[in-house]
Amino acid sequence: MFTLYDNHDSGNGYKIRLMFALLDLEYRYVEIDSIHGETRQGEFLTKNPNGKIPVLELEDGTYLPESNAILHYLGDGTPFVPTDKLDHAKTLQWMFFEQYTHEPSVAVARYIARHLPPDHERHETLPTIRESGHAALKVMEDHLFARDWFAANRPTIADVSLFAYTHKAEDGGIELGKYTAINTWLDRVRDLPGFVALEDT
Ligand SMILES: N[C@@H](CCC(=O)N[C@@H](CS)C(=O)NCC(=O)O)C(=O)O
Repeated sequence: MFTLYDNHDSGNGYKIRLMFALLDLEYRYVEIDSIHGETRQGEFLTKNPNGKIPVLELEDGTYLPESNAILHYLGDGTPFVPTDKLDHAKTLQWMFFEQYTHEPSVAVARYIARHLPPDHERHETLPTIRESGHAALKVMEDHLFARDWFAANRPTIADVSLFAYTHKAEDGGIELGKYTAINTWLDRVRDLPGFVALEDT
């Protein structure tokens, strides 16, 4: 059985918990206190020298970090990873977008707002980060205007990846109300068979 090292409030971790649910796969869950530095200590660093959850432990004891790599590992061979060459590349395209443009703003705003004390200096960066978050959401909104899913004509791991922090953007003060196409897509993901909410994982 797979073992997932994760933190219950992590959107990166929720991507994997959602994927397990959509694939109807069982796994063992180990809670790591990533908020208070457990990922930066000796034992955990043997699992991921980069000091971050989520990490998936495979049945042979191999450790696989990086949420989007884990999504690809679990989804490969299922309809969530397209075999068509271009659709596959587009899936990767949106997952790189998620990591380089979306997560550093939408997820980081949520982290600062939820986990750092109100007098922490990083609160001063929130207006700029929120602006970048809206820019990322605008790219998604325009893309979804005439499409149901990000990379293909069905849900892929790119949708799972982008859902995780997008649906919690308001936790970081990035309001979603004006993004009609994104809100419709969020509901489309919520309607997938096996869907599970972050709070229920
Ligand atoms: N690129 C990584 C980012 C993972 C990440 O940022 N994990 C955070 C929690 S969401 C973490 O472990 N932070 C603790 C730390 O950096 O010490 C992924 O997608 O898995």
